[in-house]
Amino acid sequence: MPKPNEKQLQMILEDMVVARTQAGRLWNLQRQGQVGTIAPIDGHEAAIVGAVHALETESDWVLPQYREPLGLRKYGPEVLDTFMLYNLGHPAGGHIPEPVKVAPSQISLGASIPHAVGLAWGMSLKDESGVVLVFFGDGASSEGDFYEAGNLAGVLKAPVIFLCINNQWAISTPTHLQTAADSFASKAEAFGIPGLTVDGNDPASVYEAVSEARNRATSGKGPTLIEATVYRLGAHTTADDPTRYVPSEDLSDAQKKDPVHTLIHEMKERNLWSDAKQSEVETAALERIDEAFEKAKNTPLSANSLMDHCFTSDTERQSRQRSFLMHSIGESNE
Ligand SMILES: Cc1ncc(C[n+]2csc(CCOP(=O)(O)OP(=O)(O)O)c2C)c(N)n1
Ligand SMILES: [Mg+2]
Repeated sequence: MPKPNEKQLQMILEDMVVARTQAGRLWNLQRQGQVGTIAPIDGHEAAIVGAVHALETESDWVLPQYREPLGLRKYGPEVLDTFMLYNLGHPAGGHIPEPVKVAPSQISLGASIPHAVGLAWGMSLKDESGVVLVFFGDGASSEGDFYEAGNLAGVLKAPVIFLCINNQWAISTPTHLQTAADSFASKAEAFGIPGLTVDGNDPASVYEAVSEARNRATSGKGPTLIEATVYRLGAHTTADDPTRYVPSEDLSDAQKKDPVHTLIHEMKERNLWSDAKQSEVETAALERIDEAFEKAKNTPLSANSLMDHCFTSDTERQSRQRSFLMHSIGESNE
């Protein structure tokens, strides 16, 4: 399998450190009442960033669940900017402008898995060269959408990569109550596609697995299901108290395998990272998240945009609702 080279590993680590740093800032901003609910990325960085670095941003689509946006820096600044708008409640905030091939965050578990298959199938019908990678959690894999989409993708040989991030929890539900299967990857067997489990704390392993899956997909061999095993190091969201259900010994074991700390250590040993580089990256990451936050905060919230991204043009009923809404809040329809 293709391995990331030293330069790529440096870029991967940089994106992982940026994601961890920005997640910390967002957590604090939420606690100050300045931003809405946040789902921390801590523990998922290697799985997300390793996967995304195996993709081609110009041709390949990413469909995130909700924990991924801070790890998608490779796709450009628009991802973070729209994520901040979305977090602050802008109706169109999740809509990332073309040509960035990142779909809006998906809160409805599993719902983006059929979208990914439809998108991938459409791309192959149009002879487009890319692939679609869809992120979802161990919890989302229990949705009917996963089984329906996986089955259809197998039959169609759609160029899609199913990336299940198994972080051992779906809020407070542990994996042994989520499935009786040996692994989440084993579910691929029913779809007639390859399924593999990789160490999601090691970005190189995830990179290799996604590269291989991408090669399969682009050569017409169809989908792959990858399970990346990680441990959720933070709370489910800012609305959760994990100390009520996460065993502290499990958490401290997982902290010893923290993907960001592990890679920093390895890269320093190889003289590919330094404390100076670390603080330079952290400072830039904080400036960038503050800039995105300020930009979103200063964007006027418009109720008029509530329906802008539902259909190409309003249905008759939507037009009536739009006029009513505009009239009631005194906002112009222009
Ligand atoms: C269809 C649906 N059912 C229930 C929920 C409520 N819910 C939000 S997050 C979550 C847990 C998801 O776990 P997982 O897919 O493993 O992702 P993780 O949060 O662990 O990254 C649940 C049950 C939802 N958002 N959508
Ligand atoms: Mg989970």
